[in-house]
Amino acid sequence: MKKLAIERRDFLKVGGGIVAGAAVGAVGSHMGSGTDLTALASSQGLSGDEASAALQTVVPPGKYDPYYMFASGGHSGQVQIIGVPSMRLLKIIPVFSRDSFSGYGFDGDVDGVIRAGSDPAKSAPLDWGDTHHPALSETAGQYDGRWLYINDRANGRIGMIDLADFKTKQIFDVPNIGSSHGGVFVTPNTEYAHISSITPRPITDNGYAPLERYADLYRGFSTWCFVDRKTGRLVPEKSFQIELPPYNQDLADMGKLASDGFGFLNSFNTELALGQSDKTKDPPIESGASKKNYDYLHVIDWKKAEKVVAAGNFVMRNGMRVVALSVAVSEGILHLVPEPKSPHGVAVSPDGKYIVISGKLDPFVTVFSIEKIKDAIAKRRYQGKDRYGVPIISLDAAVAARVKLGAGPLHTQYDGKGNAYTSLFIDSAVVKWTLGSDSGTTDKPFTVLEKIPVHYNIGHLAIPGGDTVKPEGKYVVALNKWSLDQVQKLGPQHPVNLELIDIDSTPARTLSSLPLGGSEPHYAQIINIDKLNPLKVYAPGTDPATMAKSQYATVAGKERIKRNGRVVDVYATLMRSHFTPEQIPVTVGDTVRLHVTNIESTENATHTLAVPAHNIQVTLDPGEVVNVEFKADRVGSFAFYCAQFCSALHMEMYGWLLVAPKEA
Ligand code: CUK
Ligand code: CUA
Repeated sequence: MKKLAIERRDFLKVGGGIVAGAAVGAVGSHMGSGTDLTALASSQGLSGDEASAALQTVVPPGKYDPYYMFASGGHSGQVQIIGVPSMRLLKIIPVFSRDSFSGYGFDGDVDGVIRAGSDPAKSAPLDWGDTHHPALSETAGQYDGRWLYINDRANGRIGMIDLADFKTKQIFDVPNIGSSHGGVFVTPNTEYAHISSITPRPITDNGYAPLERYADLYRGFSTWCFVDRKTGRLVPEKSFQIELPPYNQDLADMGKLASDGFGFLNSFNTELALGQSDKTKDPPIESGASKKNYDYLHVIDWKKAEKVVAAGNFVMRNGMRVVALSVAVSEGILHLVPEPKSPHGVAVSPDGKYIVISGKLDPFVTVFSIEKIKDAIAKRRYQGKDRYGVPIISLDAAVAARVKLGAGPLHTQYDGKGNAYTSLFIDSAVVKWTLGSDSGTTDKPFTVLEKIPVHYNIGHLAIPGGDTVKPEGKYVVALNKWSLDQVQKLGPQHPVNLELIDIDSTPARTLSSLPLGGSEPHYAQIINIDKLNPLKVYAPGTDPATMAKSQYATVAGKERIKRNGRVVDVYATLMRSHFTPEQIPVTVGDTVRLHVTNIESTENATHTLAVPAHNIQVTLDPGEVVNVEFKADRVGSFAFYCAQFCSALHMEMYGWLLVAPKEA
């Protein structure tokens, strides 16, 4: 086959009028002689720009995308993996919500992560969440491809996904916080995964306090969840929290290199607005929380906090070691810096020197310098204290620059070439600007370079490695909230929209627009696929919860049914194309425990066990063991089956659960 000889500039030469252009490349003979790319583009109604953009995103059959984007799924409670630049949706990982495709979260699954991660005080497990910020684990400030953490905005929880098998292994219901936003962000060597509350919560025993007591009884918490570096699991006993004033702590980011050891949290509603009520004439929260020109960036010295906790200077609160607010102040763990105005995103530059804050009601981003912050702390250059006694570093002492970008700046990413990219929600644009320097005579200015329009209402944006010490640049993915006009109407609820932007070209150009059904990727991280090292199949008889051999693993020929009183244990195997045993006779009222092993070792040979009328659908990958427990509480003959089309005789892959009446 002839090599596809085409260059972008050939298309650009003819601009929108590609139809009239000469053939700029010939395709292989399989497309028929006489077919050329110009004619092809023309027959598709594509302009030269559109056609060349399309070519930049093609991943031919059998080839892989060089990058994978791990995007949150918003209130679908999931994580989605999207190939970059093809923007194909490759996988959905359920975290906080059940999912029948992967068999995740079904009541019959006794290893259920969702159940274990739900507050036992609640009668039924929580089975949804609102994922916002995925955090890939890091070593030396770079993604290491081992684990992914993600927060549940709604319920103050963290999910942990093992990137060996891309499955959720743990949900940690973080004590003392009711909601979460400032997380998940990991420290540069994943010592801790950070999560903080967005709305403060009463510190009373029963978790209730009237709003009149807001200022003295409500508190925020910054949580440092210790990570077991062998398993990636969060270890509550080794974690700690720092009590914070009852501001709305918003986004956070982790210091690195120059700012290693620090965490940065934005806040809003330092006004302590409570909203409208019959009793008071207070304004609604949205205006009450936007009264002041400044809120507070929280600067947390987590290494100091770690030492204070190790020295025993903490109180226990609901199973968590907590550094009291007064101790955080007296030990110099917590400082505030004024930040304008109702800020949202905070993003630390790759070298760790700058902390970029976007005030959503301020057309500027404010660039703080860690050097200046450290210096101000050392010299106690404070402008005062807040009502809780937390020292406030004076703004002038901490700011390196203010850069005017436009309306509604939200989030910033870096390309590793000295540039920053900030999303503008209101202007619907991404602004590219340079990080300057503020060190004496060699000052290099912070300059706006270009404004890249995006379709509607961008929130976060993501660049490969864009929040590590070594961003790879190349693309920006804009994560837009609205997809209006980008997709034929599909009823009144619209998808969200992703846009892929090439930032290697000047000016940057939008390559593709990808409406994505039914989920809201707030934040995403993009990893080079070379860093991932996933399992192909499980070792025979593996329990994914422990990644070790399950005590219930069953091999071919050893399948059996054991009755012990009213409990029936079934040791079963699955392989193409049958269950063994195929008949499971029980009596109504029995407790049935199915211990199922997929004894396949062939990659891709996944089976499932779906039981009609029992709300059971579990999925077993090659080598995997799953345990399912249920009460056989209704008489009947139920044909369980495999729901994954696994083989030519897949339709024959079924068996009988026979629940006989008592008298039989
Ligand atoms: S947030 Cu959604 S656009 Cu939760 Cu990071 Cu800013
Ligand atoms: Cu196994 Cu279908």
